[in-house]
Amino acid sequence: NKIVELAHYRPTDFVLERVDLTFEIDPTNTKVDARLIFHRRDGVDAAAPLVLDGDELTLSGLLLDQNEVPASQYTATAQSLTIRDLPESGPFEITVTTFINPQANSQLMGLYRTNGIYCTQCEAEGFRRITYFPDRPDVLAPYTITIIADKAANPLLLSNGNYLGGGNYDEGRHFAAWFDPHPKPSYLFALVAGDLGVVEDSFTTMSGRDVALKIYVEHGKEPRAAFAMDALKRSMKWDEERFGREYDLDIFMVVAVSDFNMGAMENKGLNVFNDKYVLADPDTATDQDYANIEAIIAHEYFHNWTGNRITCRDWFQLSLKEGLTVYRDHEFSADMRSRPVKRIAEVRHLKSEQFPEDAGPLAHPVRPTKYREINNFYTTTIYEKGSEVIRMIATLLGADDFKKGLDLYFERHDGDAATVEDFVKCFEDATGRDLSQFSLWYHQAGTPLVTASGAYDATTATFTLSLEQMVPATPGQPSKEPMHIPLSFALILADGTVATATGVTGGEVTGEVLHLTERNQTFTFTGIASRPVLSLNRSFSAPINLHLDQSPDDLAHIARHDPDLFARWQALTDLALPSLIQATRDLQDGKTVETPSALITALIETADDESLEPAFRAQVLTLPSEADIARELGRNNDPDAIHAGRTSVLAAIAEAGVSTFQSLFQTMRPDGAFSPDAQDAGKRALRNIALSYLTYAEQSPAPVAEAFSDADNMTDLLQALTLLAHRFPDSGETEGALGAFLTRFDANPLVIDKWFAVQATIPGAATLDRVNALMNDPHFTPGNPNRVRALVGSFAFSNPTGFNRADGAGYRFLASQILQIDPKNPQLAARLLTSMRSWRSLEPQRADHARSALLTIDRSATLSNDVRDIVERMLK
Ligand code: B3K
Ligand code: ZN
Repeated sequence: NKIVELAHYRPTDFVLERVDLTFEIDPTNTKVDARLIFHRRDGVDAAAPLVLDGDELTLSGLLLDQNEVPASQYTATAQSLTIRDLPESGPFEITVTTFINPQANSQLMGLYRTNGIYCTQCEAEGFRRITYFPDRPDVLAPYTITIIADKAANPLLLSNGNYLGGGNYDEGRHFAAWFDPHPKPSYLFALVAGDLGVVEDSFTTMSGRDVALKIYVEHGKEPRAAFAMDALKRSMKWDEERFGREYDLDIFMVVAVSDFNMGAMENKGLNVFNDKYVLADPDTATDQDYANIEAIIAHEYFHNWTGNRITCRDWFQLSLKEGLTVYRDHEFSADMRSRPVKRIAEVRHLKSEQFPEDAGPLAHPVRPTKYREINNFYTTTIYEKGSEVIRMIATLLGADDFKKGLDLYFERHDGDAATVEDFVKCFEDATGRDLSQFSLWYHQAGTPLVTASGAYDATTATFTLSLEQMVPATPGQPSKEPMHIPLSFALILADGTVATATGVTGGEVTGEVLHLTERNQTFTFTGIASRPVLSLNRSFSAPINLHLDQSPDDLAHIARHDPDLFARWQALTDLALPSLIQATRDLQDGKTVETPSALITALIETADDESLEPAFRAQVLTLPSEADIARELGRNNDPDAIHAGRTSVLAAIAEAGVSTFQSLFQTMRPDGAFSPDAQDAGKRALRNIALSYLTYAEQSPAPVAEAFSDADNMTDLLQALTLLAHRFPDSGETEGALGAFLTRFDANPLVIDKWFAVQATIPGAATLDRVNALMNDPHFTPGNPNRVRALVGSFAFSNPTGFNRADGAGYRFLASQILQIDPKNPQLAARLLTSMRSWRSLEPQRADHARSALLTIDRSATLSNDVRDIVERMLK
C-alpha cells in the first residue's frame, strides 16, 4: 500500500451533485443500487475518466444515464471503478449495482450485522465497502436513501436526515425512505435496520423548532438509556447557550450496538454508538461509565456543527473536527461537573496516553502530512493534543476574542470541507493577532520541554523568571523551531495572596498568561515586595513537560494557597513523583524506602480538608500511576521495581493516615437515593480511595470483602472487587467475590467486561495464565471488540507488571493475539499493538523480548495495512 501525502491533494475532477441509494437488505447478499449525479469540474480535461473507490467490491451492474455501459468503457477491480468517455459538460447519472455480505463483515467497516441488527460504519473509508464512490471527505452531496427489508425481522429502517415515508413492499418486505438535505461526505452516511426498542423524547430548539429525539437499544434495555437521553438534551441546550449552535433536522437518533470498533460515530442525524456508551443504571454502571456516556453523547452531538456542517477537506485535517469537538465536550463536562476536577482528569489522561505517543515511534503532528493507513491516525494526538491546541488559542486570545474567532469560523465555513489553516485564519482575521508561530503546534510533533528557574532579588524587589524551551526530535522531524507557549502563572506570597507586579520586561504578558516565544527568554517582574513562590503552567495552560526545581516547602505552599485547584493538585503530584522515583531506585539498589514526611503530611492534610470537594481530594490521593513513573524515568524501565516502589510509598502513606482513611471510609457516603451526579460520585471516589489505602495499612481482605457485600451500586461493588483481586489475588475472599459477581451479572456482557478487566489487570507475572484461561471462558466472544479490549486490551495497556513480564511471555501472547485478530478485524489488531509503543524505554532484557515479538508480527506475510503500518513504524 502506498503512502498518502498532503502535498498531493487536489480536488476531484468530477463534482457530485446528488446521491440516491437503494438497499435491498439481506443477511448475506444485500443489493445496493447507487445513482450518482456528477458533472465535470470546470477546466478539467475532457478525456479525464471518473475514478471511484472500492474495497472488496464486485461490480454487478453499471448504467450511464440509464443505459448499460459497454465493457470497453470501464474498468472494475475490487478497489476501484474507472469510467471513461463521459460527457464533457452538463450532469450525467451513473448507476452502480453491488452486492455485499453484511453477515461476513468482521472488520465492522461498511455495512455489517451485529446481534441481528444491520448497521454501518463509514469513517474513514468504509463507504467504499458498500458501493463504488468518490469516498473522500471533500465530496459533499445531499442523499436520498431507500431501504427495503423483511418487515418481521427489520421493523426499523433508519438512515440520515428526515423521514420521507414508507410502507409495504412485496413478499413480507417493507420499505422506508429518508432524505438528508444537508450536503455531507460519505463517511457520515449511516443505515440501521433491525428490531430494537426505543426511548423517545423531544427538544425545542432556541428558534422554537421541535426535534424528535430517539435512542434505540435492544428490547428490554430501554430504562438503561434514560441517562443518555438526559445527557443528549443537556448537550443540545448547552451548545445553543455556549456556542450559539442549533440543531438542524426534525429528528435526532442514537442507535446502540454491541459490536463496534470504537466509542461512537457522529453520522448526520443518526449517531451509532457502542452500547457501552449508552446503557447505564446504578446496578451496572460505575460513576466513570456515567461520565463517559455524558461526554461521548455530547461529543457526537457536538460534531453536528464541528465535523458535519463544517467537515474536513482531507483526512490530514482530522483534528479540525476531532480536536475541536473534544475541546467542546471537555468544556461541556467542565460546566456540568467540577471544572478543576475535570481538568485534572483530562491532564492525567493526556499525560498517560498522549505524552507517551508523542515521545515514541508513533509520534506525529496534530496536522500530519502523510499516512499509510488513515485508521491508525485516530490517535490521542489528533484528539487530545488537538483539543489542547484549541484550548491554548482560547488562553492566548482570551474568552472574548476566542468567541469572535469561533463565530467567524461557523459563519465563514458553514457547508465547507475546511482545513486547519482555514480555522486558524478565522482567529487571526477576527482579532488581528498573528498566529503563524503558534501554528507550529499543528506541525511539530513531540512534547516541548520547558526548563524554568526563578530568582528573587530583595534589594530591587524583582522576580526573574528564566525559561528555555526545547522540542524533542520525532520520526521525520529531526530539528524543531521554538514554539509560542502560553504559560499561565501566579506569584504567590508568603501570606497566600497573589502578587501583582508593577511591571514586567522580557516578553509579552497578558493578564495571567506569559507568552514564551523564544528558545531562551527571561521575564523580570518589578514591584514584588517579598519572595514569592512561582506557580507555573497553571490549569496546564500548555501541554508541555515542565522542569522547574522547586523545594518541597514551595510545592506545599502552592498546594495550600494557589486559588487554582488544578495547580494545587499539580504541586502535590510534583511533590509525590520524586519520592516514587526514589523508591523505585532504592528498591533496585536493595535499600529500604523512606517516604518523606512532607509528602505524607501534605496528602493527609488534603484528605482531611473539608473545605475541598471530595472529588478533588480523591484525585490528590490517587498518586501518579506506574505508567506515570515509567514515563518520568524515561529509560531503562523495570516495571516490577516501579510497582514495588510505588507500593511501599502507598503503604507508608496508609500507615500514617490510617485514622483519616478509616473515618473517610465510614463517613463519606452520599445521602439519599443513588445519583450519578458529580457531588455524589466525588464522595464515592473519596470513600473508595480511602478503602484502597486501608488495604495497605491493614493487609487483610476482610474489610474489603465486607465492602463488596455491602455495596449497593456498581461503583462501590467494582472498586471492592478490584481491591480484592489486585491486593489479595489468591485469597478465598477474592475467589468468592469473583464467582458471586459472575453469577449475578452472567447475562450482561458489558458488566462481564469489567470482570474480565479486573482480572486482566491483577499485578504480577502470574496474571498471564489467568488471562489465557479466561480466553476459554464461555463469556469471552472473540469477535466482539469490547470483549477483546476488556481482556487482551486491559492486560496489554493497563497491567505494567503482568504484560511486561521479565521473560517476555506477555509480548509473545500479544503478538499471537494480534496475528489471530488481524485477518478478521485489522483496526482492532492495530490498536492493540499500540500498547507496545514505549517498548524502547524498557530495560534491555525486556526490550529485547519486545523487539522479538514485534519481529514475529513483522515477519507475517499476510498482515493488514493497519498492522503493517504500526509494526513498521514501531521497529524503525
Ligand atoms: N469520528 C469517529 C471516529 C471514527 C473512527 C474511524 N476509524 C468518532 C468520534 O470521534 O466522534
Ligand atoms: Zn469525534
